[in-house]
Amino acid sequence: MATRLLTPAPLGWALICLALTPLWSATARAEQAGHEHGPGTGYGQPGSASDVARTIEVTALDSVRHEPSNLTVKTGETVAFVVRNAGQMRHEFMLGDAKEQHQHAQTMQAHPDMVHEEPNAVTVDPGQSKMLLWRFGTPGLVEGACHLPGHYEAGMVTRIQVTE
Ligand SMILES: [Cu+2]
Repeated sequence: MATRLLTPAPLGWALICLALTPLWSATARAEQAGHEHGPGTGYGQPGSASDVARTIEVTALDSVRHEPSNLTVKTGETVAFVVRNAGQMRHEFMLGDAKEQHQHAQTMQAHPDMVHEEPNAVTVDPGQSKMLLWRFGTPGLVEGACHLPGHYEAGMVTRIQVTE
């Protein structure tokens, strides 16, 4: 019985492998392309304290707003963001382009209690202040967003225009 089941397997696996090879390559290429836009490229990379050109205070409010709501920075500029939570509930400030925000929104939907302490994201409890150093990359729109349930959708985002 076992022998009968196993006999056709090598041919079967060979066919499956042949069929899957192009699919696998496409997936690998897509993942590589994705990494080019992850933290560290594209919209910027973690900054160093010695390069800080400007310190910007961002205030997180329970009215689900980040203040200021709009900023302009230059390509290559390193900014120190001091994110202060002036509210009574937890907020976060996560820097990313549209694609990164979308991915993070999905992660937070699955794990709403997730706490971040990453080069591009901080979770800030009420009364706390946290700093992020970021060196902005290519021109375009970067968002500093809070993805606690419903906050980003309600407009809790600082829109950061990166100019040449
Ligand atoms: Cu929030």
